[in-house]
Amino acid sequence: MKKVNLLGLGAGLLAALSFTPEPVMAQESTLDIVKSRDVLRCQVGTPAPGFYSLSDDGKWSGFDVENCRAVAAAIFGDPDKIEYQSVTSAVRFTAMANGESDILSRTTTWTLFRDTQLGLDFTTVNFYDGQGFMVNKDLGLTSALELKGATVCVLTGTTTELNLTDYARTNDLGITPVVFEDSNVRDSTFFSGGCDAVTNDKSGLASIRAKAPDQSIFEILPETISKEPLGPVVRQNDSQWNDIVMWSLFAMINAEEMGVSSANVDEMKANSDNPEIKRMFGVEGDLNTGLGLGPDWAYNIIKMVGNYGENYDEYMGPKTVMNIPRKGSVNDLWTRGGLMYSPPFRQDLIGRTPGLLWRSGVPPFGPASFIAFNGGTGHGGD
Ligand SMILES: N[C@@H](CCC(=O)N[C@@H](CS)C(=O)NCC(=O)O)C(=O)O
Repeated sequence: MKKVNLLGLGAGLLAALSFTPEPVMAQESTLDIVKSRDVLRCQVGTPAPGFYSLSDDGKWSGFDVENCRAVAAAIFGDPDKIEYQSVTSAVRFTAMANGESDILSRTTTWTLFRDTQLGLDFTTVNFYDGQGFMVNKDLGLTSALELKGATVCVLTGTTTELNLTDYARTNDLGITPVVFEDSNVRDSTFFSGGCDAVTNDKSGLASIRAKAPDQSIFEILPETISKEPLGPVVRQNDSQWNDIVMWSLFAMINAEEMGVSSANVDEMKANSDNPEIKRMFGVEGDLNTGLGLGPDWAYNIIKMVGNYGENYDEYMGPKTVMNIPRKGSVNDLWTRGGLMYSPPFRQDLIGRTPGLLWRSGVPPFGPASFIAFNGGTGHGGD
């Protein structure tokens, strides 16, 4: 018989008893804070065309701004109940983690480090991207591998910095990074020839180019040197708030997949026979209660903000200054070969399916027994 080491057991027990667990601090729910404040605090970056632009009369708009507007529409039925905070990349995570912002929505790459060591949670992806380089056409370059000995403008506090260093080292390019904290200074330095190249997410490069006095003189080189999945971020350990931000984005993606847009959502809500549409827009079921929102939360998003494709076309697509085609790209819907995919807006029927309930027995080893069950009791008739 195996001897139990009582001494070891006793020591273990003692260690367990003498361990004083850290008090678990109850974190205040962000939804409650936002509701009682009656305004959502949305963190964006220094104005960047496509993602977060600021008009002369002080209005924010853009692809990432739409994530915040969707959340405000879901909570308040008003996409304008937002206080915008424009913060540099270098301090964005501190402003988020210390509670100043409720949501960070600003070309931010989801990485393991950021998701696990900064007190933050990434919700999901609203744009799949990768890092590249932009140069003046006069240099006559056709590849980033020709950037030997070049000076490259780069923003600090970004994934861009380390990717640049890694790429330069791996390919023995001897690049000198010229590092900026303010993206406006980075851009004007590059435009005036202060660096041979600028590096950023490729969508970021399109955004920088859109600010140039003469856009036609710059070109983006073909190499994509990293993966940059961009998406909204929340504070860690607030699962309900994470769900609200994540599912607000999923609502826009799912609506596009189902052919529902801001233009037809009223008609679809009123007349569609599609059960998923009925549930998503609160005509049937109670998909809203787990989120702590009203039944019109998803309807308000689509009516007031639009579906994913509408927002892409308005801020990123070929008709915009960004001019990033979507068809067949990673940012297209999964049904068209892309990666944009929402989990289903579905409800389980636990104990609610009318029919026969299989109670016990696995034929042919035991007698199967069914009871007639007409559903609705919620516990399967036992
Ligand atoms: N995705 C990267 C880079 C983000 C980035 O540099 N974004 C560009 C977009 S144009 C920028 O200039 N941002 C300025 C800002 O957000 O203040 C990251 O999360 O670190």
